[in-house]
Amino acid sequence: MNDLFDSIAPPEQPRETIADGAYLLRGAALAFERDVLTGLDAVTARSPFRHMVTPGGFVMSVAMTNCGGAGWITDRSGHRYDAVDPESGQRWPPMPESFRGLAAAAAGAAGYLAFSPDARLINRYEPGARLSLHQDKNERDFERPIVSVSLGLPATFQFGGLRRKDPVRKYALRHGDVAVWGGPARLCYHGVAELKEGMHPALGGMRINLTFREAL
Ligand code: MD6
Ligand code: FE
Repeated sequence: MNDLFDSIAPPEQPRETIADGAYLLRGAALAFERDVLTGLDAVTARSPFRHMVTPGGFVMSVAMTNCGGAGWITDRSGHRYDAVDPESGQRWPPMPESFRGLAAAAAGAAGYLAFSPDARLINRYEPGARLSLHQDKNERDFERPIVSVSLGLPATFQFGGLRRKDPVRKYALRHGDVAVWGGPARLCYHGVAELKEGMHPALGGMRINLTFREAL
């Protein structure tokens, strides 16, 4: 049965399984590239990238901003979601329409239906920036997926298990790749290795990561 359908259906976009519930969709953002980059400029014009401070007092090497209703922030008092950008005192800029389409398409391709993110964190990595191993635990429902879009310079994504000491595997994330994590993989430890120098035709010397979540 499956063989029959496989032979009739057009080739699906390649979906690499990296754990039960976690997938890499290679190039899945490329069809949205132009509109997403335009949307990104609109967001950062109003809420520029900034280096936030961790509860432990460290300045993050990754610069961040947000759009839409719930922005992820960290400062000396902890991490949380907030509707207001603490730098501008205004609400985060609206989410560009192109982001919504990309996030829903990618979640659906990974088997997570009706994905409707209210949190869209945008990360900017410059050479030397890294994100140490962590779990994403500020959201309400640990079954619902996270959709993570890579743009610009390639990065090494580190993906471990549910315990910090579990072995970590590495995956190259390139311009246009989308990672989707949910269900049993939702609380896996993950991080991004130090970004290497380089020049990307569309984004120059940086990597941008868009991370979509149902947070509230
Ligand atoms: C990044 N991503 O790719 C950082 N979190 O720049 C994350 O921390 C992340 O890619 C949860 C799920 C997917 C991710
Ligand atoms: Fe994360």
